Amino acid sequence: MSGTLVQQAGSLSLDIDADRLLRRIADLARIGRSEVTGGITREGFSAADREARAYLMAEARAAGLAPSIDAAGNVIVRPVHVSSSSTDRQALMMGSHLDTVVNGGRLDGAYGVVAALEVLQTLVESGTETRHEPVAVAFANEEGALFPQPFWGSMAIAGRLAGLPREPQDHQGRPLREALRLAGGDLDALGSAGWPSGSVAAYLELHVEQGPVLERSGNRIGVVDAITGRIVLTLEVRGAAGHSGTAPMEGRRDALAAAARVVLATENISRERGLCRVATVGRIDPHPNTPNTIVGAVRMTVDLRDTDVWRAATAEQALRHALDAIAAATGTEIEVVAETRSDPVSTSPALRTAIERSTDELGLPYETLPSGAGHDAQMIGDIAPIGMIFVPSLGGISHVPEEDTDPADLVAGARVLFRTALRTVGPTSYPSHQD
Ligand code: HGY
Ligand code: MN
Ligand code: MN
Repeated sequence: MSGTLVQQAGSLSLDIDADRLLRRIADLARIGRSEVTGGITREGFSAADREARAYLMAEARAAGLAPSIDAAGNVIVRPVHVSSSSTDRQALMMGSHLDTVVNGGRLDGAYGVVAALEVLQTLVESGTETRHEPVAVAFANEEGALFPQPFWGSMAIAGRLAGLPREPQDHQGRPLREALRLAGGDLDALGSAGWPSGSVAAYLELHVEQGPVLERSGNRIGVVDAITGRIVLTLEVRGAAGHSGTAPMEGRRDALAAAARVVLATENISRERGLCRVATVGRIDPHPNTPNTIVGAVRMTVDLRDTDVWRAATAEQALRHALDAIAAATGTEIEVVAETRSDPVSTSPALRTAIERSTDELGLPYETLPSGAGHDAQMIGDIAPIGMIFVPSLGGISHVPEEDTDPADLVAGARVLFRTALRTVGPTSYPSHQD
């Protein structure tokens, strides 16, 4: 076929299988779902997360594709089995994550993984040869709900996991080593999960917006221009446990009372002082957490975000100063035991143009917007140009059971991903029945 890729893609009768896409989203939504709240709980490397990954691998095999698991626990689906992490062709990587927050939604992450598999399967089934190798990835532990290293899998692929604590632990102090092994990974071989620089031609991620912008504007597609920076600190607050009835108030070293001050100081940094866009304590684990014992230790997380790396750094410094003052005032020790930094990243202008053209072809109204949520894309941005596509979130909510998107928008987003992939990988030949 002659003509540029754009015309070919525009005239393509080739299309994803919408029913298959929606079926797989529904199948995954049953894994880790609470009958009480309807929320999905598939913390990274949990049994439910492993079940979701097993489902994805089974669907990939049934489609004649070649799934594998790397040392970091990422599920990598390729057109055919290859022994190394990179064939001689550059890859067009597409994906997202299957793990969720606690009691979260059915679309955050899972939607992008299912759409990536759908695009890969459609390309392979139709016999469309592409210049780059299309690869679908389910990144491990993007949320960091159980093990505090969010973006774990994408950091490993981007070669950013060096310098980790020797034995990473979950928020309860349980070792990652065994949980990772059960998920098919290998803590001692993490380096092998890295993809060589230049081996990924482009990375595309389709995701629900998780905010209100598209729903308010009525646009169906979001073309992401920037992804927020994020600093996640895991703190240990150490005081002294004691009898809540006999220990005088004077001289107590109550770790939960100190942690409460940390919560308010965190909120104050953004709400009153405006040092960063948002600041949140989302997890707090007191120990021993029993009604008549003064809490001796607390493990908690602080999440600071801004699209400006300097503002985020200033906010972090202000928080660290507040921690020192709180420790002194309460007689506790406050230690940062784990930290994850993801700088704000911009997406590739060329990939934004490819997304816009693909969206135009489908007659869908779109707008460009930043992402307030963090995504694996910002880690893969270390080794490849990235593009992100959003679809509207009903009510602008996410990380809750009510997270939802109109099925027509889910299909539309996957069609935009498919056409953008075609534009990006450039089919070298279309199957004869397309002539
Ligand atoms: O927290 C986030 O921004 C994303 O959902 N991991
Ligand atoms: Mn999320
Ligand atoms: Mn996500």
